[in-house]
Amino acid sequence: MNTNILAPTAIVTSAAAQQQVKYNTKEIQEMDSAHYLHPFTDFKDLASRGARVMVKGEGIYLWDSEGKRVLDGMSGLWCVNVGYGRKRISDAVYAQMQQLPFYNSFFNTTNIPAVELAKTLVEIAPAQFNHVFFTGSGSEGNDTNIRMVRRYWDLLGYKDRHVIISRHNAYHGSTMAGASLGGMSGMHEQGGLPIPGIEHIGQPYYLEGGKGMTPEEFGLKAASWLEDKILEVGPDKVAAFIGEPVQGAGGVIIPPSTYWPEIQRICDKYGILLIADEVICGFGRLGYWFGSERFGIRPDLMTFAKGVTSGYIPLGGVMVGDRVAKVLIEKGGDFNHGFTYSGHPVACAAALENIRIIREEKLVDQVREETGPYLKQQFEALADHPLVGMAEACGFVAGLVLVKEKGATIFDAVSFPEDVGVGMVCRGHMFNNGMIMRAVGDRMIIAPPLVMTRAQIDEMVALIRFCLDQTLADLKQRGCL
Ligand code: PXG
Repeated sequence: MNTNILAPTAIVTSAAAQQQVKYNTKEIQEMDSAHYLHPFTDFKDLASRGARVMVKGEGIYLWDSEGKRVLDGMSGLWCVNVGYGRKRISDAVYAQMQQLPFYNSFFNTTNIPAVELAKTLVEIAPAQFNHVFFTGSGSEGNDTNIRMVRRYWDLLGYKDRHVIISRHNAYHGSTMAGASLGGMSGMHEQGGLPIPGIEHIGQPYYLEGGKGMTPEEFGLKAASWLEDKILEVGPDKVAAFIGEPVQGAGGVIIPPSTYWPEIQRICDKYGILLIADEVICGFGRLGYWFGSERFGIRPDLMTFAKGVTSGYIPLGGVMVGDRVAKVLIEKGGDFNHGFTYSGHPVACAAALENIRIIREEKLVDQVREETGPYLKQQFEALADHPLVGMAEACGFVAGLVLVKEKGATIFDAVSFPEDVGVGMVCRGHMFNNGMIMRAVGDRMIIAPPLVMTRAQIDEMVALIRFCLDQTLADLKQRGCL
């Protein structure tokens, strides 16, 4: 963990970090804990250890206020797809700010970057998408989905068709509606969630529920839970099903190949709208513009955020498929929903430049055909480490499971007792050795920037292995092994 040692101010020398020079690390940490309530954080605990202060990014690396370089295996928070330090994006943002820093899209007005971006998104999205609704974040995108699918069914005269089915351990955001759609019990416990009209089914996590089955058999079984729930709620009451193609925050849960086609079949059978939450999987993360394409599904709506601007400026939204758009437009009247920053010209200018970079550098093809398969090969080879029960990757997301003892199969492996907090122990070693890798329970996960090269994949995997060795030694020393 980070120390509270007073850092010599001179260590922070980078030109891009000039604004930090007036403070040393301890001063920033003190101001931070005095005034800044961080998201998803135990405030008291953070104040006692002091936050790590990030001051600069370049490519796949970050630098903290102690001058230490860190390999960012998480692309910020699943978003910096084109890597840090892209002057082209900052130039586009600067130019747009000078031209028109803001105007709204209400009251029959529009702006050029928003229109251009809508057109560009339609070009890169699957054929059924010809319209976009902009928001400021992924959470707002999912709030929009709820309002939009309910409005769709209302306009068609099905006023009872309001229930949305989601999954346990899904993440769909942190607004009241986003957190309700999500299946995180820790979030539901706070603030009286979920809101009414949202149901959850099990997740397609093979290791959790697939014992005695092949992954393909389990995929079909997990999809059948959707049909069970539809029949329980009543098919005439179900509006939509929502899912992330690969669950991200839930721990990189890659579904068996049979899962999504069966979900599609069930949605089609009951006429239920399919919403793909592409906030993480979109913009090349799985080697396709959208994760839905990787799994061969045809969603009616797709939530996006994060990678649309590579996180340089907040932006989110919903791609609206023809089935829904036609009804909203033709039967419409006012759709009473929207945000001050829907179609923000500066955010849209950032997205346009970001997408231009992804296209010019062919990052989607690169991940699908070149670096994605290489990452899979190298990352999955970590399964030979004594602490790793299994390791899997899909495009540029990957996860491994830490186990106390391996068995003949992963289902026979022995897990660490929960009080060891093995993921956090491992994360601590990653952190101290300049590698950002997330811990979700016993799963260690990565989602690196799409610009990562083969040589950098080698560097990252070697660093992960080194940190796993340190974790192993540490656990032995603590008597946990
Ligand atoms: N959907 C998905 C699939 C997400 O991953 C959101 C919606 C919400 O987006 P906004 O922009 O409102 O945050 C997300 C966000 C984590 C973590 O712990 C993941 C997210 C956010 C915060 C933490 O991995 N994803």
